[in-house]
Amino acid sequence: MDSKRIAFVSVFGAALLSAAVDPVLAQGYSSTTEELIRTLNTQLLYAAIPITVLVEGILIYTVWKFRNNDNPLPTKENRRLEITWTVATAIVLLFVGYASYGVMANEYVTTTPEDAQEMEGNAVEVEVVAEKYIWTFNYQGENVSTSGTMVIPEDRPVYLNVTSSDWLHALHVPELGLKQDAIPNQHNVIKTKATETGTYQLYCAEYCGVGHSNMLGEVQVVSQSEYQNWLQEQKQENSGGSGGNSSSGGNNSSSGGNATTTTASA
Ligand SMILES: [Cu+2]
Repeated sequence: MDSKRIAFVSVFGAALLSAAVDPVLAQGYSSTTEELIRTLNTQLLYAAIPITVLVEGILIYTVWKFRNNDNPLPTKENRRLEITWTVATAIVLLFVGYASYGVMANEYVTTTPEDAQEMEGNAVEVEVVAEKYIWTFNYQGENVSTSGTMVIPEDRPVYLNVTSSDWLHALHVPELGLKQDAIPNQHNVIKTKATETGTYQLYCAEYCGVGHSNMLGEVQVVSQSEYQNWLQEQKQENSGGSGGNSSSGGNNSSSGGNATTTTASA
């Protein structure tokens, strides 16, 4: 029995060690949120693989060893074995709980309204409004709204205030690790920081009607200077388009909730 105990302890020890080592996988996560989630996923995988191999190994060994045994007898009492598997299971569960809690409680994964209130000075805040079957992005404090494409700067905290004007939808940008329900009369916040410039596909992840599968969008992550230029362009377009001459006043009559064009809205 001692050899089995040694096998248990060594396999679980190896699992914990490999999980503790920072996984050197594909570098270059697209956002802090994605990095947190993928790292946790890898750690859990490193813990799960040895356990799977151990369990399947014992199963196959048992089948093979007792293949000619017509009268198998179960092990009735074995205190050392019981203690070993209880302790080993407890260690695995503690590890999974600790590792998961660290990620789930991170503000880049689960953003609370309090996190959003203590927003950093350089943070970008975008209200994301879902509506059958289009996404509208209102840049808070900038008088800029776009639909279909959201442009955000890299390496700056971004708060997405997700809501809906009609119905249940869900914002989903898999490559950035972002997912949040869009619910009428409710703002659900996600905080993230994009770390790699590029274009990322945005999906609606809550079935919302016949147009659901076409309810797509794009997230463009650009450098901070490109972002500033883009914002300026949008503001100029707005002031030019609406005939107003103040780019920041926003006192023109705004067509509330116009979702299909780029508009200035107050
Ligand atoms: Cu939808």
